[in-house]
Amino acid sequence: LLDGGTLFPRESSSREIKELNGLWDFRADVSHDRNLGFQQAWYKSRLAETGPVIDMPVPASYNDITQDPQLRDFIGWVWYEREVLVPSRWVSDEGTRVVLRVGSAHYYSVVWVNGIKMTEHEGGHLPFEAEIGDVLRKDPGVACRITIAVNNTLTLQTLPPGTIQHIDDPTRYPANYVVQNTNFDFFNYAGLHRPVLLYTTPKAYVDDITVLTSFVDNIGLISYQVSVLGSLNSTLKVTLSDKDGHSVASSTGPSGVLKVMDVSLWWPYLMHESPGYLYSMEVHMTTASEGSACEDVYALPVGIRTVQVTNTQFLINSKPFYFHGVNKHEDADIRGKGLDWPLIVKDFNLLKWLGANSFRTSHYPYAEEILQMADRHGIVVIDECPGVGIADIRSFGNASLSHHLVVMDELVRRDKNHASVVMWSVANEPAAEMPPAGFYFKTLIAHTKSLDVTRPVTFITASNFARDKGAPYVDVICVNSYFSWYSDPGHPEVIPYQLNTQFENWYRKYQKPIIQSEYGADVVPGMHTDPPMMFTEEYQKIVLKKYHDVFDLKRKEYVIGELIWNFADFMTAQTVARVVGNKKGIFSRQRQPKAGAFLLRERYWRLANETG
Ligand code: BDP
Repeated sequence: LLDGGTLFPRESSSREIKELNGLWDFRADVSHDRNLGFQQAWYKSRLAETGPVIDMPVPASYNDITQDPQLRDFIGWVWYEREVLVPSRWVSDEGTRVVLRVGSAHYYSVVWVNGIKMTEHEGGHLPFEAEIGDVLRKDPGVACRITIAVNNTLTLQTLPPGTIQHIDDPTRYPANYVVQNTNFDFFNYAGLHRPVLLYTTPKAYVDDITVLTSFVDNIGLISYQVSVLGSLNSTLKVTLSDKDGHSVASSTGPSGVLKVMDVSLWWPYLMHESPGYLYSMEVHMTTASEGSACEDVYALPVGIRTVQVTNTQFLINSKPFYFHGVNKHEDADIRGKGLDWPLIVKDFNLLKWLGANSFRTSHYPYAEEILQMADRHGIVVIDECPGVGIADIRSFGNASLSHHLVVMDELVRRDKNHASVVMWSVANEPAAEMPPAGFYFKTLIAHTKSLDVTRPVTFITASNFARDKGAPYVDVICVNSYFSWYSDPGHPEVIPYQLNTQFENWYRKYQKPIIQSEYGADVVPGMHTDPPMMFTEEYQKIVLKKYHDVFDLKRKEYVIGELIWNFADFMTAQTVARVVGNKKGIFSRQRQPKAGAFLLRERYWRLANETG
């Protein structure tokens, strides 16, 4: 079990935040074994004193920032450093905790403050923290020097998995190089991808909050649990306010139920005139220790809604919900996977332009800032962990499974309170027909359900329905298929028969609702032919149209959603099948619409009027 929570840092009367975004010093360890930084202990003095440094923006992937091809494809440790002046009241006051938080660092990180190791973390898409107050107090008045070493190497036991290959053939030139092989189709961007910040809490503090929501008639119910650390005798008061700031319910104690009369439920944005309704649940903790009172305040946005799955339907607030949405990536020019507010807001505007009511966080957890937007805008999210490309039988072993369970712990801990998140996806396109996949997914899904009893759990399959060993354990069957692309290329006329058969086979075997979790076709923007040929705007339109015809028949029965692959073009590794990245976007990487976007827009708005 994880120790402690990871509440999103929020300012309050008892908490302050200092963002460390901007320019950091940076050096890639280009030594042969990539280990010079550790041998020479680069964290002990300023990075600039141990060798040359360059400017590196945070948050951003480092890969596309310079003109250096070696840095773009770098494998191994890179070093980031930044000095920050901390307000003296944070340090002088023994009653203050100073926490360093890294939103995400891909993939493995080690963190030092003033040369002292604070923490390390495995996994590229989830936050981690360290309390650094004691170290700062050792040297008050001295700047706080934060050093973060990040290693992007993927192995059979990481998530996602990968293998390192040494190309070492003296008959070829250059004599040798190293490649990071992966079984996933996006560029392995690396670096400090999300904000790094310092925040304070009192010594006794609200460590975690968990809410479960439901309703009976017009009464909303929030059952909550609060954990406090740093004090054994705290008093808790919980107050719920509506959007106008009026208090509508309150309670005391570390757990309880808030009853909300005349509840405003959280609805997806096309199902209700005021979607994405969020209450604010303020937790007020006070503790009196040795005569001095201490208080901590944390306000959590809470949307009240329910989720259920039947044999044929996905219900939100007891009403059938049809997913008409997209798969995305965190990906853009220059910044790679770095969090970027203009891009986030643009993407939400495009989702609404399109009439999309949902997205899947393919193929890893997205920034919390994105989920908060989804909460507020009433966009439904399938939250996927980084279990993408589990294709080698060795990645089904015990070490991999144990790590996958920990990643689900971290993911559920981070995202459990988001109303927008309606389902967990534990993997994308694993080799689910391999013998160990049955035990692997049974264990993984049961574990996820034990962490969260309210949300359905799935994984996304591209295996044959008859041989998939994980499907018995999912609540919703999510299938990817690329008829007329990877199979029968150039023949969209196969789609009606093949797609129909796909749906019927899965439903007959499992009697579970089905989402078409991926389908699509590459388009090099602006390329046209008639008759339509692969990679043209016309071909993408035909493929989409033929898929849609079948969806329209089956959504009246048990097909509960369709998610296009992909929202936008995105970067991949260099291979013969990719023209500067994957081009299955309905928007270009710069977020300009292709012909397919207009077709989808017409469809999604029609579906919105018919199904919400
Ligand atoms: C699917 C994968 C996705 C790929 C897509 C494609 O889930 O990550 O990008 O195929 O090949 O199999 O375009």
